[in-house]
Amino acid sequence: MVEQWRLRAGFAERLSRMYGREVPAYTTLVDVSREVNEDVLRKRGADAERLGSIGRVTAERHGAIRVGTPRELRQVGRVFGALGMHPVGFYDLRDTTTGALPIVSTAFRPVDEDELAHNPFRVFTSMLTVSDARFFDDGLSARLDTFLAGRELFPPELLALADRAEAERELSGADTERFLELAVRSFELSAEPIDEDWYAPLERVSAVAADIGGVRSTHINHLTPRVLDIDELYRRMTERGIEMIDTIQGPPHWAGPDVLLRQTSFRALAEPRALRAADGSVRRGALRVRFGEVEARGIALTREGRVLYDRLLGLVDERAVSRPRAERAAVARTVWAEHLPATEHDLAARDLGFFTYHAVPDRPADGRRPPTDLGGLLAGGWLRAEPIVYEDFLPRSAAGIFHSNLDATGSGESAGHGDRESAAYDADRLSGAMGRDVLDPFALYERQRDRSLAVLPRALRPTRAPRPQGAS
Ligand code: OOG
Ligand code: NI
Repeated sequence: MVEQWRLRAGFAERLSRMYGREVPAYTTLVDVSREVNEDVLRKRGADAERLGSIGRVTAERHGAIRVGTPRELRQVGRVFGALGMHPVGFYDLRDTTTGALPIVSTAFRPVDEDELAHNPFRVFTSMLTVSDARFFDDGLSARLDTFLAGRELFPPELLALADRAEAERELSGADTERFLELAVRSFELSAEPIDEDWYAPLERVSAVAADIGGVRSTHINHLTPRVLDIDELYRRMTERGIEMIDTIQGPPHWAGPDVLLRQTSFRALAEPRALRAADGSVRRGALRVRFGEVEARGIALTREGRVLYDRLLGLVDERAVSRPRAERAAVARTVWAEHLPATEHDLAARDLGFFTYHAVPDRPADGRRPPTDLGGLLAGGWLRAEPIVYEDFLPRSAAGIFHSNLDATGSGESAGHGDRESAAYDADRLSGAMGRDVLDPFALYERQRDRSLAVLPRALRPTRAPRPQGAS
């Protein structure tokens, strides 16, 4: 029998093989990432593995898919449920501050520490908000509903195998083979001709709407390896003549601890696609829908740390607005140096980052009583803090990745016809639509931290920060 984490690892590996075959620049990205990681490991030794073993980091990928309806999202939930992946986090990309895209998203990923350590494969999953009148007028919305109701993204055999794998948390060898084959096939780019008459008007509203609702299948639109030095990777990819987008999204490169997530990508490549005109004739065209991205992960921030991060992004925007684009990174570095603790120790003591805490076996034994605050326990060598890696995504960076990879941004809005609301969506509503709870990422990190605090000897449990769960 094949256990769930092996199913997940097998799926990630086969998907990666398929993607590498179809999008050769992805293979280059994976090769360069591996080289960079080996160099960093040589240079920094054990320190390079502070945020994950080299085994985990080398195999680590995230992908992204986009679907059209709650029904499709429920099916996606079943396929990923089979792989031990749960929806975590709610991202509303319709927000104008993040880019006004007609989608809401979540990320499917493992949540338990040992599952993450085995294989942390995750998939950023977006759903089109067909009923949002800010994007689609009544006529288009109704036509989208009809079109999406008539397509089938996943064959019933795949879903039946998925349900079994989820319930039993394993599959037989033969079923595994079939499940993986059908699952990977469901995320391949379809060769079926695209109806131009249907695709083009959707594209005028939003390129992402066309990518989701203009065709009869879904596809993985990028697959992302993890790298230990993203600035170095960016330089090496550029040297190899691969045109990267002009920025690294997320926190700047700076002297302090790595936090959250930094990402960059190469632009979607024009791939040949068959296009069908209204008169039925088929011609060869090209579409840009698949791209490559790379990520570097840092320490997860607490709610308070995250509020600070979002505020710093705003500050960087404000200060950078009057400067040339090339200076943005330098502005960001200055803002970070002014506001973010320069050490892991201070990040922990100020309760801005998530860590697990461990009693130091040979802690000071001069008979003094340990202090009661976290800062003191850390400074006095009683406790050691291990960073918790950020396992999620960032809405503004995600929007940046979307935008840099859409052919046209579209009008972004319909005339606002009809009486439909702007389709209020939040984590609860998405949970209801999907029939699965969208988990709160902060609660997951808190749980991990609190478990480590709970097993400390009573005298070493800090009484102040970090606040125990629910106290804030
Ligand atoms: C998803 C873009 C978001 C990320 O890494 O932030 C994403 C998409 O283009 O469908 O993958
Ligand atoms: Ni991505």
